[in-house]
Amino acid sequence: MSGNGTPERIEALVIGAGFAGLYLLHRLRGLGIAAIALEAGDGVGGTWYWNRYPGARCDVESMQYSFGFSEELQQEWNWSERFAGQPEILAYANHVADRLDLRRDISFKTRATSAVWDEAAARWLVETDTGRRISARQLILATGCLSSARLPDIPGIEGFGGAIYHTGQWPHGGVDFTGQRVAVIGTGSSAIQAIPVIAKQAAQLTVFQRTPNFSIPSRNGPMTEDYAQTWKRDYPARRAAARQMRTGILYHLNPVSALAVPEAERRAEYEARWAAGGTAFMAAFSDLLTNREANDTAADFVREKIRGLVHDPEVAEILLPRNHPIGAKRICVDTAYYETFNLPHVTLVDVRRNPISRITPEGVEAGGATHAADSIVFATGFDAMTGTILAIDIRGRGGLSMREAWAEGPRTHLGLMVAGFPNLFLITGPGSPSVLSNMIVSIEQHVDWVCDSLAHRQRHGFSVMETTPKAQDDWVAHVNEVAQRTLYPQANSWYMGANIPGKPQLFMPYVGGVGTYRQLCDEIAAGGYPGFVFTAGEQVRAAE
Ligand code: N01
Repeated sequence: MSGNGTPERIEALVIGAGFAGLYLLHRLRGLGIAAIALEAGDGVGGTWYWNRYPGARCDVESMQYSFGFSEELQQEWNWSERFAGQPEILAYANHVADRLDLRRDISFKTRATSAVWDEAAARWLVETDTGRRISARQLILATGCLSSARLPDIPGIEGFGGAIYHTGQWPHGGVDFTGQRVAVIGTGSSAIQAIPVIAKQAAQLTVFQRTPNFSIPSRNGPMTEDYAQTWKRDYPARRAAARQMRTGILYHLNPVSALAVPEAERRAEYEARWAAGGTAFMAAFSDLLTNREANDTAADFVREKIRGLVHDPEVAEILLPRNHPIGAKRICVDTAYYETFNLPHVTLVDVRRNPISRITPEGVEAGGATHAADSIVFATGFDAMTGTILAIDIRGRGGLSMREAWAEGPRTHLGLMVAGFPNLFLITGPGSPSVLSNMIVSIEQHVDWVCDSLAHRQRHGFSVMETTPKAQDDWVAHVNEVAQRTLYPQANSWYMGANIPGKPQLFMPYVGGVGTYRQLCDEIAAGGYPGFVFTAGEQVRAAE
């Protein structure tokens, strides 16, 4: 079963047991396709398994950040807050795994290290860090978009005398910062959630900011029975509507340009959205992500709010985001983030003016001064969208490696398949809406599409499916073209690969919108899968 002998044989191998891996196992089982999942962690939940930092919380409302494929599941689960925190979402993932009896098909603490396409057998041979060798007809990467946590290249990290943490790999038992001097490096979504919570415990908190971000208050609060019931009574229709939205989230997208209304009306709309809280702020007007002048009106409004929230004008000035359009970097959502900088034991260091030169045994050296710390929290992000896929040594037709194929940036057809890599599917891969959307909505759509394609092959006796270079080239061109029509490429974001030195820079997710993308995928399936090639051969069997 392992070692150098005959590999284990399975029809479908899933990598990852986050929400994508869980739903895949469920759907594959329903098709009678024998499948197992490998999971590096010792539990399910993916992102929500790893990101246990204080304050970790979803910025999509709980009633929408949950599976919609099962009426029983969505009726029986009760959320306690408007925006669920990490422990509750992890509990939900565990509930789903138990309810659907998925654990028996998951190998925990097992990381795929390589995957090689065997032309003769038309199968993937996958090896793991535990020495297992698995031969699978289908290989499905449900590896998540933000799974490769990244420490920056700051000299001296290994010599630090205190404790070091990364938000994306937080200790399971939690961390008690009571009485400590804590340094937080980074001010992205993770830091913006963690900073107010860490500030409540720490004796002293120093925040190192390189780029200020726009953050909108979440207005999180307890879930009311009324609100939950409004959703539960109407779930099928609401889920169906959300699936057609640009982001896969049901909210009111104002169809009017920000520039088409008088100043007072514009302000009233922003005030209402600010008061309501959450990312729906970016739906205040139709052109906030396509027209810089329109975008400036929203950015100015938020900058004015920051000035109002932060007492010290010099600190406020440092916190004002100015180098990118609002929303072009992932918009953040917070609970009392800006207010935290009014606390006497919280200090903000502007890393642009005072660059971090090194980590010393005592703390963080920036601009010639040492900021003493007992703990350093790196909230420095991820090698997003491609890092986890490329960490597996994947070799397709003719020995082509994925690293070579993506040397100039990820290339996919629909974010679902890569030319030269038959029977290998990506879930929410680069080139799909993925990180610009409600991930669970996109996961369900991808898994359904992949499973429908497998059912199609079962019916027609095709054992191999792959995309063509031409279809891939056309899709990559389309993804770039629609991105260029927006303001997204104007920010040095992880969407562009800009946070990783040397990573090719191109806009990775598809901005065309979840509804449009779904329609395209549906049309391709209904039209007999143009852009994909099927090879008739040994019939895909329900079980081997
Ligand atoms: O990571 P990030 P994240 N010296 O890459 C800074 C999702 N998410 O973990 O911008 C100093 O956004 C870096 O500075 P700069 C969400 O999609 C969602 O916070 O590169 N600073 C930046 O400030 C999100 O976008 C939720 O100049 C350094 C920070 O570290 C994604 O995950 C919650 C540095 C990294 O920010 C990633 O968020 C949390 C250095 N050498 C996360 N290197 C919700 O749903 C990096 N930085 C609410």
